[in-house]
Amino acid sequence: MKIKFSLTSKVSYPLVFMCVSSVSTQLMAQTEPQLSAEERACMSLRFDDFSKLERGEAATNVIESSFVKGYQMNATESEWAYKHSRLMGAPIPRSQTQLPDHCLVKGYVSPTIRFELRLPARAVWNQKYLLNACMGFCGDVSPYPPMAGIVRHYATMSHDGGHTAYGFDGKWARNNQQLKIDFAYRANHVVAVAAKAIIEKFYHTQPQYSFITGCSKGGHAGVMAAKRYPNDFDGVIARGPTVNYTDVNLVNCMDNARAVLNDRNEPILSSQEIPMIASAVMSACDHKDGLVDGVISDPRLCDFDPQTLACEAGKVSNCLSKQQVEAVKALYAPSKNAQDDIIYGGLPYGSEPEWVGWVTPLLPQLQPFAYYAATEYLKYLAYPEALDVDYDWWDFSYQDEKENLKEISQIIDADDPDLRQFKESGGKMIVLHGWSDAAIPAYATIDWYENVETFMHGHHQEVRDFARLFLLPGVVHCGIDGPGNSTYDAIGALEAWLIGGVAPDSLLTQKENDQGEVIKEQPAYPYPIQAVYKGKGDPTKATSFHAGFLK
Ligand SMILES: [Ca+2]
Repeated sequence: MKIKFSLTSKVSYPLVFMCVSSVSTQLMAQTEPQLSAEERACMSLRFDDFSKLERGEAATNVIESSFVKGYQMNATESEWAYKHSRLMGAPIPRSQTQLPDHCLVKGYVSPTIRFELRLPARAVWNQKYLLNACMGFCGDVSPYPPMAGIVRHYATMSHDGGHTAYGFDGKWARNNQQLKIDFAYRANHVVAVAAKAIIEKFYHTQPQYSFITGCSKGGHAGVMAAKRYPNDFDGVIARGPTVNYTDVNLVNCMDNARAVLNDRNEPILSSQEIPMIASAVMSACDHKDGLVDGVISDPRLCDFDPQTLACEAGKVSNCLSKQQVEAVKALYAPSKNAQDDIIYGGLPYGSEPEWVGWVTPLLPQLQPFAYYAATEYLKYLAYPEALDVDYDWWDFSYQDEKENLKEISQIIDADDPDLRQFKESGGKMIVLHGWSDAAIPAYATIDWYENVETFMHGHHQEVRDFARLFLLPGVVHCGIDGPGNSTYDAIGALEAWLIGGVAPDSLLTQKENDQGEVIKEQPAYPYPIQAVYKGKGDPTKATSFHAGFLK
């Protein structure tokens, strides 16, 4: 790794206390005469006053700004930048290690929303701002999305959602309404306000276009922004969005966790059984899309019965016990309310490889992720005051508590179908959901999209004019490891739509090997249209598919 900072972040305290940019810039010019005007502008950002943004509501402080030249990412950085670029829908080459020269800005928005913003050098900036919204329960400022974003010359930002945490840890939210609001929607707005002010200071101009992207809670963020702050972003990319966030945690994750744990919280299913289940499902359903390729293109066409894996008398290995059969059936089954209405779709067929981690423990000392998402949300986010420490999550009844969850739902759920203001402001939205997502089944996103259509007077075209949903066969939750094609240039498609007026009637998706070589291509079409294999031709080529409907 080669790092060359023309300026370090160190500066003497007396200089900090002066806090007058013109004075400090003059001082810097005197002490660092070799610096370019651009480098000085970058360094002086930390002396600029951003405390009055939105009349103080978005009070911001830059605590570090340094101009970075000739930066080579190390192996870890380039690997994660590569992966994040795919989650962001703004892919960069696998071989990419060089970052363009840029201004690295770190700071926070009041009270505690930490951010990192990377501003490509003026000569290469594409005049656009890209915000990567944090995923999961947020909690750290990831440098990798900004690294990926500046490779494509976007001024790119990431942030921690307003708190410090790791994984599905909700303790930060305990009895703290402000942090919940920041996490729910405010952070993405105020960091965008801060970014635009910093961008204007650095480049002497506002970005021509602003985008928000992210996966899971980061996908929720774009949909939420379109609803609450329809003028913040011109374009939204939302992958695997957790639009109905309370239901995601307290229905979907909770029912899945309850399916695989007994009442002593011991696992009924282990990760060892998953390959057998995955393989049986694939054998039963792979061919139903007309192509035996290890991808179930539409799980709705699959009708696998877990009973076929039940142990025969005297057999205990390579089969499922009675209890395990019931657990697997429960995972596939939708969650219903007392009136027998579906409130959350079950796990899709083809999602089994991702069950490892989500519904079976990754390590023996861990519970499934679904357990943490459900119980941490229940304990620390669901109610204004945290539940008693001895509360048993098995006592929780969503049906009984629905009324009491209204307050948090109004804060955090992003499933309001009224996106008229975003549409009227000229905004465009690309939503993507992997069919092999074992964390958030795509069914919930389909329901939300159809609700938006219904709200828009049932006019499919009304919604297609500004928001399109792409369902991606074989693509997992927020990863690129599934059998499906997880490389697609959503931001390119979004710009063609926004700037060029060319709507994304199809989106090219690709699968890459570990060397970053494309091994498979397929078009994706806006929901409800599907890619159908023509029945002949190389199935790894996009030209072998046409737009249609799988039956
Ligand atoms: Ca197939």
